[in-house]
Amino acid sequence: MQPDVLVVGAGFAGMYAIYRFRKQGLNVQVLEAGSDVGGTWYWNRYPGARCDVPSLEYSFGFSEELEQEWDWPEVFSAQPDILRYANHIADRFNLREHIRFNTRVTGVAYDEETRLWRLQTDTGESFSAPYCVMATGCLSVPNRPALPGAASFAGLELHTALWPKEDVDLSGKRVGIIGTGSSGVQAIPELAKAAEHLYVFQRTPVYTVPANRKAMRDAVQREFKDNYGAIRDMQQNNAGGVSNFRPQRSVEAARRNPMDGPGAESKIKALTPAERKAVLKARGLETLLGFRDVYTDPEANEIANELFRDAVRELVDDAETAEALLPKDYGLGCKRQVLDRDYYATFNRDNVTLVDLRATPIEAVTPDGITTSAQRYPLDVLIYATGFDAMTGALLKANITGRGGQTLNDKWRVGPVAYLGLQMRGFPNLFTVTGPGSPSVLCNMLVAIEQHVNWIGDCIDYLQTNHIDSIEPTEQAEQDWIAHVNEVAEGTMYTAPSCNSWYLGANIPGKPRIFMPYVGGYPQYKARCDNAAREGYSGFELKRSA
Ligand code: N01
Repeated sequence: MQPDVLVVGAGFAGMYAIYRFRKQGLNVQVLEAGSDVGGTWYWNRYPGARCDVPSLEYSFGFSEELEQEWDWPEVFSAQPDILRYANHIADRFNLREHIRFNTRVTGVAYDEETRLWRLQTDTGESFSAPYCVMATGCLSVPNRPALPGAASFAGLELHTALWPKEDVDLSGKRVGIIGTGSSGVQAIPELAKAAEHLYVFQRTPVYTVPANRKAMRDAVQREFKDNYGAIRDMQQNNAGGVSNFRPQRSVEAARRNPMDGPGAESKIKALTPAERKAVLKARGLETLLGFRDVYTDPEANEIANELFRDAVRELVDDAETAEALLPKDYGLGCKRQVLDRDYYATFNRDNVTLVDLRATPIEAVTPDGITTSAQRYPLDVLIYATGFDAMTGALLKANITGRGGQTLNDKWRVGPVAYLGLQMRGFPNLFTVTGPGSPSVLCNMLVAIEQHVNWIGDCIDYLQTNHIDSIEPTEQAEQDWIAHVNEVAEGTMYTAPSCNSWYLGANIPGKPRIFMPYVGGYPQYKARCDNAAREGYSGFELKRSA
């Protein structure tokens, strides 16, 4: 039977889409390249992988039973526990029967005559449906830089985002890792424990602060569960989709809010140099992230950057290594904040060497290692922790062709053009979940996913009820939305001229430099989406066939 909706991807977005669309009576077919559910958490199995949002918040709110029955072992969960959660959801809600695994979508084309989306797969099959939802994730296309000689490496080559399911034995091995973003920073301390020697090939030093590494206490979990209704409401009213709920019952007053830092209203410039040092000493490096002016005032930003550098100089024994680990040409708040467990201490180990690629660039990958301008590093294992073609990568890779034969790659040649990160003009009835121009990666992803899938589900319901055949944004609505997305990002550290982040596409050679996520806040964004729907889908063109 022809499905009503084709969904690409069985990560959390695709999984919730099955639950939501099925509930409203739609026949859903999901196509997934992996052999099981979980998306990001299925692919990123590298040692040390974990989430940077507390698990009681980074969890679905659509089912009270699910909220109450699931227990998290840690405050910030590791990848295996999040994948277990995904599997539990798939089992509990019988999602797998709607998913075709090991099936990669290779083409997505609109047939104007039948008004159907036709999807081709690498298994040689073809699927059609009136609606298509791209639930392909924001960080799902691994970036592998084109290093000279890369293909010649004869040892074991790995990418953090394509880590094997089987254990990788690194004992007695000389391991090299390229990249010191979130993935590299999480993996490096673990790899150092497993390898005979670890060489860290670093091009850009990172600002990283210690992660919360607490085990979950039963009383805290109980208190969250007792308050989940209010917590979900609080998430809806927070810019980043997190409630920041603080347990009262289960935490003694004296120990309450240890991570709260200086409070959102404080300014680092309002403190004297001695006060700044005292606050940092008492509360730790992560305190710097709590000062509001650090994100908007370049002078305040540099004060915080310098305090950060001083702290790293104290943490790393070897002065030359410490100096190479200091970010000096961009500020805190430009990139996604990285959290670590013992990152700087790892460079005090005898079996870890930092290779500063700015001083001595990679000249070539050879069959037996890496050669820099200074020396040869023989390696048994080479790990790429080199990130992703973020936000647009998976959509462009899917070969999407819309009305009149227009391809998405053509439409987005100078940057992603979309309305609310939900739809693109010229691609009727095609929806994106957490697409560019939506809060997406700046928001708790599970909150963002539920909001988008609910909106899409309601939209399809509206179209069916009103016998409308197609929906797509107007050109004006797209242009106005992009102007607004750019306007709210201006003047933040995210778009500072010194900032080169994947938010801006700056990590991919040739990618247009555009700030892709919506920084105006989740509640403001959701209100825009809800208003459009309430006004009969204002900003969209709705068509009935003759
Ligand atoms: O990727 P990145 P990531 N030669 O792009 C380096 C999420 N995430 O996978 O900056 C040498 O941040 C590159 O150097 P440079 C999270 O949202 C979350 O680490 O381009 N080096 C950089 O050091 C995160 O932000 C979690 O100079 C090269 C690194 O590779 C996002 O995923 C955990 C190079 C890439 O860093 C991406 O993080 C993991 C080259 N040719 C990921 N090319 C958590 O929840 C690239 N690099 C905690």
